[in-house]
Amino acid sequence: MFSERFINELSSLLLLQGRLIRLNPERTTIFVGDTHGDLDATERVLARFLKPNTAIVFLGDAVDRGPHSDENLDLILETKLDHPESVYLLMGNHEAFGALPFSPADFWNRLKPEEEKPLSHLLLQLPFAAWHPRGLLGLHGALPEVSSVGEIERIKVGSEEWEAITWGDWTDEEVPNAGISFRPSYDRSDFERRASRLGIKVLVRSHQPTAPMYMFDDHCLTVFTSSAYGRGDRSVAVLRPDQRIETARDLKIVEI
Ligand SMILES: [Mn+2]
Repeated sequence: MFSERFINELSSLLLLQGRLIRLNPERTTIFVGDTHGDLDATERVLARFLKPNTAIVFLGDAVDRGPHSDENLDLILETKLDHPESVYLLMGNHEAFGALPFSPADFWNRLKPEEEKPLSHLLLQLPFAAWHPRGLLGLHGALPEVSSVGEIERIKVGSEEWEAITWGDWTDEEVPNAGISFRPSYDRSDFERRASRLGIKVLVRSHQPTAPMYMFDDHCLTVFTSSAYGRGDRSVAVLRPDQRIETARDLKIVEI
């Protein structure tokens, strides 16, 4: 898939940028949900939003499920290397197969061991979250129990807080069985306590196809950008530089 040189270059960039991406509020930010091998979705997003004044945050789960995982991951990572400040891929549970294997994992299961090892090592260096100074955090699953946004930098792969970020579901009394039984799940009081500690008004995430788009009085937004779940909608969330943020309703949902 990737040359050794490509992996080394991207690895250095990821190390430099760290586990917590601090987004530039002067740019328009686009949050892209799970793409899961939906190459067409990624191509549409890049064709429409890859511009010097825009940052595109892929919320993880680029591989598995859909038919074009290899090409989809290639495209995202190559574009990342060419445009380091315009494209970010956060870690989803499907990028973290090397730390916590699961099944089915069609993309990972197809790889030869000599391909899997360097790729898995690379993807375990992906950032966990993207923070926007207007009070918004983007990550794959659920909020970690930490006392500040900066603490996300120091979360270790494999820890409980890492598992919340990459695997966590949200449940709510209005949405019974919103989570999937074997995955860690957190409720409204967890959300409110964690969001308040982090000082954020809005969480933008993906990961949980059974979750309603808006939860917790519109402070939690779940977006999906893949046709792999059999949902007709593929959308992204757009935050413009001049937009005031109180709830997730202040982000614009755009179908791609
Ligand atoms: Mn996921």
